[in-house]
Amino acid sequence: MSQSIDLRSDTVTRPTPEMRAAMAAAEVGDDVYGEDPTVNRLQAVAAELMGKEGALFMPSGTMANQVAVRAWTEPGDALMAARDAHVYLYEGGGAAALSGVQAALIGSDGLFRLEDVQAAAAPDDIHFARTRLVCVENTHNRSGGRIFPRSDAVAIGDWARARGWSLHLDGARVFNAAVASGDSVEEIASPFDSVSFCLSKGLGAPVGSLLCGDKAFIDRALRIRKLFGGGMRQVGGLAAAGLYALDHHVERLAEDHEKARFLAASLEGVPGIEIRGVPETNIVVIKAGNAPALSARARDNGVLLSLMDACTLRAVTHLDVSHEAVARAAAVLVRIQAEDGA
Ligand code: TLP
Repeated sequence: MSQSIDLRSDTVTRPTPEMRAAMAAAEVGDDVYGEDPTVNRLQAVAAELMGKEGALFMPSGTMANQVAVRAWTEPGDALMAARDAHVYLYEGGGAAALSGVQAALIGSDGLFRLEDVQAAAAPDDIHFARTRLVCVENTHNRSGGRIFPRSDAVAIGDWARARGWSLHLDGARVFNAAVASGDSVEEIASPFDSVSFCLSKGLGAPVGSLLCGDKAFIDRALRIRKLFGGGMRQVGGLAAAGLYALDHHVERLAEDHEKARFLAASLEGVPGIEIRGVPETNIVVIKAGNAPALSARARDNGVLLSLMDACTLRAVTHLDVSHEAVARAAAVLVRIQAEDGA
């Protein structure tokens, strides 16, 4: 397994020696008392980067999203999200289980526009769940790391807030969106009332996400994080990994995007495989009628992919796969597809 080229996710990276050194050197304290200086520094840096009043360190992106859902809603409310948004599809039914919230699913390929939100908005009538929250995912995982257009986020935010709804950004990969689009993360985050982002994906930290928003939101989120079991103690070592990642691993995301484009181009035109467009960031979605068999054969040949469904595979580029490794993975996929697939 250790020799495999692991393209299942950008979550699989291991901390670099320099990141480990930063972790080992971190000053720590009990963060439930608010006394971990490194966590406090990371939270201040995150808030500043996102242009929000505050930020909270979270064990995972899932918890960050679910704390946001709970903070913005009451049981019986509805949220709106893309049909295959992580917050709805990949979080264990958390919005229903933890917040008593149902979802109205809109758009396609992770994208939606103001018209989609307006069309799905329920009338103000006691029969309907009250919509309280719109969740946007940028970049969008399931569609192959697509960037959500900022102009759409601004239009949706203005319309939603005028109705008293809130707008949450699942920015697990918001730094990928920033590097690829040239917009700053602050610009991307500005239409949103709350933003979550992950240190443990393309940024290469072993764990951790931040949830950012205004002071009143962060005060509510702190109580909910405790309720959900996310109060951590001497966690400065992990925060130090995050600070290191923010200092050293942002600009290099462009290399991951380049590797994803290379992989997609190498697979383009291979019989039995379809690549949906040029990857905008670091995720390649591969459509193949024989996806389960192709994924098993790839694994046996030292290439690990995610099987998303019976006809969809995902390859994600990251810090721990070199350009050369991606080229080898592409050659393996082309060869086994020629042998088995077409
Ligand atoms: N995504 C993981 C899996 O859960 C699918 C992956 O390998 O891509 N938002 C988005 C957009 C995500 O892609 C993920 C993780 C999360 C939230 C949740 O983050 P974690 O895994 O830290 O809970």
